Amino acid sequence: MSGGRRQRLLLNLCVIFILACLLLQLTVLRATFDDTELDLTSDLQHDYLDVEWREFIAHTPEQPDTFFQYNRQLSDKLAAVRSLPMTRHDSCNTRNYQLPHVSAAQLSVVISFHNEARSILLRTICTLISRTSHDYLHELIIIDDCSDDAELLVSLDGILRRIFHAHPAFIFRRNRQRRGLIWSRNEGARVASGHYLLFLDSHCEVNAGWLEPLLDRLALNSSRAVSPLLDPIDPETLSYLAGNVLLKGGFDWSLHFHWLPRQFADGERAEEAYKSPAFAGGIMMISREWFFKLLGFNPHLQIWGGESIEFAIKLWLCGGQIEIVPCSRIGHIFRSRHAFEFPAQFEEQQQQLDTAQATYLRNSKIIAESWLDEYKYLFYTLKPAAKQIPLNLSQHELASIKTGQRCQRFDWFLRHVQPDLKVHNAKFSALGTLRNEDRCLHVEESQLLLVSCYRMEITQWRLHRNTGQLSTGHKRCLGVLNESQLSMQPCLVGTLINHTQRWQRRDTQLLHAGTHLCLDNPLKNQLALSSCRALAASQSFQFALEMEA
Ligand code: LR7
Ligand code: MN
Repeated sequence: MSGGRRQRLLLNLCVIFILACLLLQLTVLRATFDDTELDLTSDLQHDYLDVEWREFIAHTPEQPDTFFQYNRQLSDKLAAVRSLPMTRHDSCNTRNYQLPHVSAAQLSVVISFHNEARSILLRTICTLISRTSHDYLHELIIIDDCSDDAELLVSLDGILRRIFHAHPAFIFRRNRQRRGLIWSRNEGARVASGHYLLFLDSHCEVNAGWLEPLLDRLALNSSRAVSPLLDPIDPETLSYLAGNVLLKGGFDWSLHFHWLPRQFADGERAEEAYKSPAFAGGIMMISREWFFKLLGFNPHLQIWGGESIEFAIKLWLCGGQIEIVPCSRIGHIFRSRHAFEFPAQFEEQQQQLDTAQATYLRNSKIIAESWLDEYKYLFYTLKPAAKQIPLNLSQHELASIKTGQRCQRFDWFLRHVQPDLKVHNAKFSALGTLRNEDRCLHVEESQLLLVSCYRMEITQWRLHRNTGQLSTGHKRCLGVLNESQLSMQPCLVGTLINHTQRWQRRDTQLLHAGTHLCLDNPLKNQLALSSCRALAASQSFQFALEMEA
């Protein structure tokens, strides 16, 4: 071999050696990198996440403070995954949950959002991934419901794939026009491929161990749908608080959600899963198959509101059940008002409803028409404005959302699920709006007014069976001052109750016990007391609901 050839061979070997070394180093580096990527608990990961996180939220478009209705500035400063107080009962940590095999319990999480702050949305996703067993977490379906920040989803796609790459799978969708949360959640469920679906709001933080208690209850009975217990996150301080385990979800005849006190069976402990007429809001988990047998959320409902109450009624009446599981905790930012606009619903706006009210009322009317049977008059007596709202749906369309399952009538729900919704009431003999001719008695800033009964926010009265007091929901009672002057005053309690706040009924008249005069509307727009005259229309007052004892 000539000296030149040997030199060239040596040089080549050197180059190959150096390349091999470089390659080896890269693989080692890459391996360390991968490890830290998957282990979200290591500090290194947090640093890494931190860089990406800063980068991602740095591109948040400027918005006024009130835009999101929570403290976005503060959220931007907090870590992606912060440690949270353990709000569930200690015994939840050591329980043996009956877990289904991972091959039969893959979870698809559906998150739809409209105008969510970047840091809040990313925290929802990061807590979910870091606090959920990877064996069960199959995919995240993230739907941007036409948010103003059009870049967000693209950057989110980038950052999530960089941090978590192969696992879980991500599906991103952006609605080109605003479709609302109900449509978007149905769409998310449609593209899902896991065995279970979890619907989550986009401003949550899941707490440690949230999944297992839910899986346990679902695996025992697949016709169930389950809610975690929701821990409130304060919108201003973002502090994570403990939710109330003494409450179950329900609703009233105007189809508004309410928390109701739980009744405990002998020896039942507060941390055990319990049946509930409605979900703890809209965050719930259900088998995908069962969700589709029930035909998903009612597609006629628009934008926001009512779908979770409707789904609850449907579940109960068509062979399912609902449980709230206190060992599973998910934090949710409870905002006191909507952070988004509602698109215009129908053209007229005759009844001075704003678009949010109109949407909600229309959705409620659909539920009443589809499920309440002969009880729907109770809905209309409390929500007379709903009568004027056009649905543009045929009876066939309304009925088509009933499933192929055999469903009970609403009567069954009253008897077996929420008996407190009954038409009997021990405490009040009459409830709701109080009408005189075509006007309703309304209180605004302590002033007694007669206004159109079709106004959205209208005073709901209660006539107390035992005391004869006529009160509004705010512990104010209709009383009489000297000179027979009507006034709204703090309700007297116990032995202090006297004739000034006591009303007796004579047919439809309301007779004041102290003065023996009748409530009257002699001038059509001003209430007064005058001597009782039988059959005087101006003295006839009707409550929306008469209650049986
Ligand atoms: O047009 C919209 N498109 C959307 O994608 C309007 C809203 N959304 C998103 C929004 O970004 C959020 O993630 O939908 C989610 C719910 O809207 P929120 O959070 O503004 O309202 P909310 O917290 O009052 O929502 C409650 O009521 C809704 C009625 O449609 C759903 O059922 C929500 O799941 C429900 N949220 C909860 O139950 C959390 C606990 C509150 C309680 C009780
Ligand atoms: Mn919410």
